[in-house]
Amino acid sequence: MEKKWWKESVVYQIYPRSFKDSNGDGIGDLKGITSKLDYLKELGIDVLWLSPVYKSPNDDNGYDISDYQAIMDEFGTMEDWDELLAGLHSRGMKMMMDLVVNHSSDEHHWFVESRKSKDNPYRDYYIWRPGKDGQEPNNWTSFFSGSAWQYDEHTDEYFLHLFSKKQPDLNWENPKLRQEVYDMMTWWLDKGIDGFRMDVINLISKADGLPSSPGGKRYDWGGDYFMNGPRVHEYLQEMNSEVLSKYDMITVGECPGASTEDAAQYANNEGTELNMIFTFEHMDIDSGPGGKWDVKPWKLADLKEVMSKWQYDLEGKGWNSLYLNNHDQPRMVSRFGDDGSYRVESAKMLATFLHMLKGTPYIYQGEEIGMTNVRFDSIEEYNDIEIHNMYGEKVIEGNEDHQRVMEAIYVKGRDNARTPVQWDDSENAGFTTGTPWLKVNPNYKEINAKKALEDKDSIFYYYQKLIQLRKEHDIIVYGKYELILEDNEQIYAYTRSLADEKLLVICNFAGENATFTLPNDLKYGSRELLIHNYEVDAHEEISNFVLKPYEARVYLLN
Ligand code: ISL
Ligand code: CA
Repeated sequence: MEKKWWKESVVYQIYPRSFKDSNGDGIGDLKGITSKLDYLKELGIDVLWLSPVYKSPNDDNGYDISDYQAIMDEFGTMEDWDELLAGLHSRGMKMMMDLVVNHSSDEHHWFVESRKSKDNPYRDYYIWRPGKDGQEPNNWTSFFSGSAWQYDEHTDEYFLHLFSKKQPDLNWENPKLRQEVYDMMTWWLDKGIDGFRMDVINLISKADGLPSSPGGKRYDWGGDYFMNGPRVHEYLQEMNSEVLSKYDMITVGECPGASTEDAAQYANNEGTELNMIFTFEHMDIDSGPGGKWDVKPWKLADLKEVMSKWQYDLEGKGWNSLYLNNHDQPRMVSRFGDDGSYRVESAKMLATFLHMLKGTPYIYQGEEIGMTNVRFDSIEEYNDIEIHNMYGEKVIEGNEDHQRVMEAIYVKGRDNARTPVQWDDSENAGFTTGTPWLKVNPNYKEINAKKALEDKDSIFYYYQKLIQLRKEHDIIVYGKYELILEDNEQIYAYTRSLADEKLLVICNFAGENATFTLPNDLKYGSRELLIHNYEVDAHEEISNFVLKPYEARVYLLN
């Protein structure tokens, strides 16, 4: 077990557009974040991950970057950014920037040059191909619906875009492009940042020949040809030796479609690639065969299976990241808990479940006050390009039922996570004095940070305690995971073991009472209740007891 600060840390993710607006234009900004650093310090987090703040035309809210070394006008200036970094560092917190280099914006000067002519020096910075029989070069569909190829009249060729057509994919096979990326990363690291979260980094290597998917649909999922592609480890090892290995930093790669075998390589203990990756497997347990929008109820058995697989398979080989929501996912309390009667209890239970697993926990803004999903009446009230493209394909061009698609958006839409952070019960939840770019969730009078800070039993203070416990007990960071009560349909329970200690984590995922029975082979001398979300009699016998709805307890056994 090798000790590392990034294993002991808790990361907090900010989606700057929705965090805090300082100047009344309705858009969150850097000064807004800086004004809330004491709040983050009080929560106790160690690292801040900033979703992209670079110059961008905002086709995908900053994940389409037109200048990697400049700040988005709406978010402020480089001086504002310097001030944010200094504010973090002076409070003992670190900063992780988002690195989006699978693609750039089509307004990046590399692409502006690249599309000019076939012999432009920047042509090979992107992936250009001639059409086939008057159609796209292959049948891949984009993550955001439709073809992954866009025709460009100017040179009579198509360029690849796995995301929106304003996000052309960079050509990692070109060593010049790779060097530009490494130089840019070095520039930020030398400005003093402490790490990178790498956007869809396992998509950077595409299969030779860019073969069509055999699925047979007009536009079909081609993931087998660009997820964990043939040269991805080579590129990451190069990046590691050129850049990452020269700094004491934290890295996490976003890796849709990565298996635990892939992860053991990306996040290997030798440190030749990244520190950890974001898996998506647990985010898929409520999707049917039709993909993300084919919503189905999730099962606790599936959650146990997926999470345990990642815990077991990376043991001794690599490091896990832990998350239940982010800016692309619905709110965890709406998805895995109960955002009605048991909102507070279930939010605390889910937090317990996640933070006691082995790995580095990530908190997404608003999670610490139990923010929930939102339901807007009309499609126009949504902003997200993924939602609009999908709606266009299914309802406007296709014949699917409007209301059915809206219901899927209510469950899975990314804007669930992007409504402004609810700071207090004043107009617009204290997020802005102007008109917010995306409507505030109407439940802000009930759910807001001010109220949480005034209530010692709030979700906020529960997170504060979870984070403190992590600092006090090595076992929470380094203990070995083991699932217990595997077949129980209500309770997810597991142990962590380190030297003579054991941690016993008991989480009731049901909205009703559940009976816990301690496995016979779990023997202990003394026990201490470290954290709990209901009143518990400290002397209560634990060999057999009843858990209340969404109850969670963590015992330290000796
Ligand atoms: O959001 C998703 C599920 O609907 C994913 O498909 C998501 O698009 C994918 O995980 C990649 O996400 C990242 O890259 C995208 C960006 O839109 C996301 O916000 C980002 O997290 C393109 O840069
Ligand atoms: Ca603003």
